[in-house]
Amino acid sequence: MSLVFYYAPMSTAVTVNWALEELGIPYEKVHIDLEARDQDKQGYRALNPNGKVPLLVHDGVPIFESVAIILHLGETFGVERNLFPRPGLQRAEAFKWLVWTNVSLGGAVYRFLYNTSDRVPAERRNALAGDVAKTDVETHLGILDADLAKKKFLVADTFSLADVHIAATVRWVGMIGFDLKRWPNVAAWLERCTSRPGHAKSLAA
Ligand SMILES: N[C@@H](CCC(=O)N[C@@H](CS)C(=O)NCC(=O)O)C(=O)O
Repeated sequence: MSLVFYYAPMSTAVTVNWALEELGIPYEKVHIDLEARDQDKQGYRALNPNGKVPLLVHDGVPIFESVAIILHLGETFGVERNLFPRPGLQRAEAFKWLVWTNVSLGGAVYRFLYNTSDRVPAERRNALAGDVAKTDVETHLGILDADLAKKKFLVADTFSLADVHIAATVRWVGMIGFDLKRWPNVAAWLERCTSRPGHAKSLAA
């Protein structure tokens, strides 16, 4: 079995890195230097025509999109390690939160960054759209906070790769300026997730 993980530090790839460390499976790691535009090199584009990280190549099959990778790792290696639900309604709940994170929460976060970040030329930014996006991000954090009010983890009250992906994403939302203390259930859950050895290993790796 061969797993090759293409990543860049401080990118969407951190969710997959953490998942691989939680699973404890052997993998090869390849650094894609985004500043040097390794993502544009022909060999990489042949594997991921989107020119983005993360990418996981499993037995020669390239899989892009972080959620697709997490779902694949979950069903292939996670069930037997008690890190992903079996097929059924609990798995449907994992799907729900994973897709929500990249599409709904993530969509609002990208809109926020696009309209507020110095990295985007000023003429392309729209302050009102930035404010709307900020409120949308806060609304989504409120939805997560309400769900976590009576449970320790997102699915079946058991830590899973759904928590990994969502916690890594929410941690990043905290790093771009949203004060997560405003959502105490989210903050406590994030602490539970990130205090795991798998998270520390993924940061060190
Ligand atoms: N929807 C994709 C987003 C991937 C993505 O945007 N990756 C960024 C890093 S966070 C990237 O590789 N950017 C390089 C570029 O656009 O040139 C996923 O979840 O995997």
